[in-house]
Amino acid sequence: MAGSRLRTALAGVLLAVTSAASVLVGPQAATAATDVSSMRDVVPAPLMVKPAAGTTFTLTAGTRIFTSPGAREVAGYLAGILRRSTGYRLPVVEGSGVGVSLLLTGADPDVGDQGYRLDVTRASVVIRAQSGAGLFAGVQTLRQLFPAAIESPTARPGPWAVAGGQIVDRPRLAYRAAMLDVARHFFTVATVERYLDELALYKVNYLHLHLTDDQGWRIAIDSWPRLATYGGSTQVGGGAGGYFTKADYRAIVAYAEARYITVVPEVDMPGHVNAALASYAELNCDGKAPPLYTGTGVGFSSLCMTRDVTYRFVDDVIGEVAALTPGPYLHIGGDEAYATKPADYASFMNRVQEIVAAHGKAVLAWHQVVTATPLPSTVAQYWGTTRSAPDVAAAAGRGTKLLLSPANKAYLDMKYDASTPLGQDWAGYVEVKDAYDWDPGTYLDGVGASSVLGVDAPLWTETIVALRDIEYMAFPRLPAIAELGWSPTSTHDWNAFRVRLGAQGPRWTTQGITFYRSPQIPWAG
Ligand code: NGO
Repeated sequence: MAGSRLRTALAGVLLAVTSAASVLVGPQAATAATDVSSMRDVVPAPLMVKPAAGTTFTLTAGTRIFTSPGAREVAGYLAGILRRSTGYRLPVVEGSGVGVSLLLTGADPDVGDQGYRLDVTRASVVIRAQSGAGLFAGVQTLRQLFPAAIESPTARPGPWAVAGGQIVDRPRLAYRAAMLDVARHFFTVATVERYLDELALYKVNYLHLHLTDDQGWRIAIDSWPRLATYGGSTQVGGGAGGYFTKADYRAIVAYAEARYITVVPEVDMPGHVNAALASYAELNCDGKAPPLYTGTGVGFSSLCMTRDVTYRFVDDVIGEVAALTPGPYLHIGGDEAYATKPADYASFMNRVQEIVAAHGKAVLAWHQVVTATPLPSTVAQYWGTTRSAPDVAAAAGRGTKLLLSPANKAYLDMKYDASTPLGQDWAGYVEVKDAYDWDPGTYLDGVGASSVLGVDAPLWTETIVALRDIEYMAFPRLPAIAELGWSPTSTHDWNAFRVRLGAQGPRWTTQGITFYRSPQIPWAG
């Protein structure tokens, strides 16, 4: 204990004179300096942080994790992470005692249904919330209060000190998403699960899966089996592609659910449908199936508006996808339908919204849906590059809720700068500062914050082929967008954010996450 107090005191001195101090007192103490994380470094920034200077809790081989009824799962998740790097047993026990406690009792009502309160004293760590989601968010914060080595997949020596103090936290926006395009290039269940683990770190609570596009259909549909077996048999560049069986998809949904992340499936229509048209000739107005497509063009395909079979197809697909979806939303795309006449587009989108509603889901769609008649429950996802979008603002004025994904801010497939080896640049370069320095609540002219349900950071994969590519484009911009969704505007400050973000670097390195070392960020470690 005395040792840890001494280390904490030393840490303060060392942080002030880092390089000189490490020369003077040697590697042991230099390690200690980085071994106590600051409560002020948490990403996304919490609502309220009160560090207790000089106080640390130390996790030891004898620490136990206490839970109240209903909190066992989250406690098990935390124990799983801490056991890997500490090698400690960390038994999870229902009840109370001195150690780490995750409790669904006694939470401040202020934390709402996704927030938590975290108290770290010398003797204990206590997280209280009103829901599993809140406890889970608190657990993500707690991870960041440990040294970066806590994220190691294999046992490390410690010591395992947690910065002391109190955090009271809850999200600004209810919906904080990332989108992964598995259609342009297909990604395995394991890759999607790894991305889910990474999203959880930053309190992202929705994964939007772009499941269908011109280049591939990635979800098995029993009533139209060729969609996946043929329509999923290639991808951009002509590789083998692939698709999720229903069991695969359920596994992803369950993995997400265990991390309090809701999967939102997207079936894009009436455009972006070449893979479907290629799989079934009867979906084409001329009755002829086009070849599979492996290029990167957009806007050339459309479902046939005048055939009854089109609506049977839509109803079957939406019915099966809805049945796989425990979450409230089903995304129907609706972007870049340049091969569909505008009047046809509006009546099609209206009809499909009714079909989604009949299957018990609310519609999410790209913002072009506002040119049809959005149902009251329909959410429009803005992906433009200007702050002026009069038709979107007018829809918001009539009550349509919005998700913000401006392509020049939130698109993770945009290059960081001219030298980025992956990605596109049609919306411009998006450096970390561009991704961070905007406010979803005031971004669109004439749209009030109350119309904004949340944010989504889309990663389109025309140029993305592997997990390391996903990570390189998402890190560090994903945490920037996640912070815009979670943190109160009062904490918004680029200069503070870049320092907090820099402190995440060693955590990513420890977890084996590939990331872009943006020159805008003072990377720690
Ligand atoms: C656009 C287009 C996608 C592309 C993406 C690439 C939307 C909503 N539709 O965004 O098909 O993949 O740009 O950045």
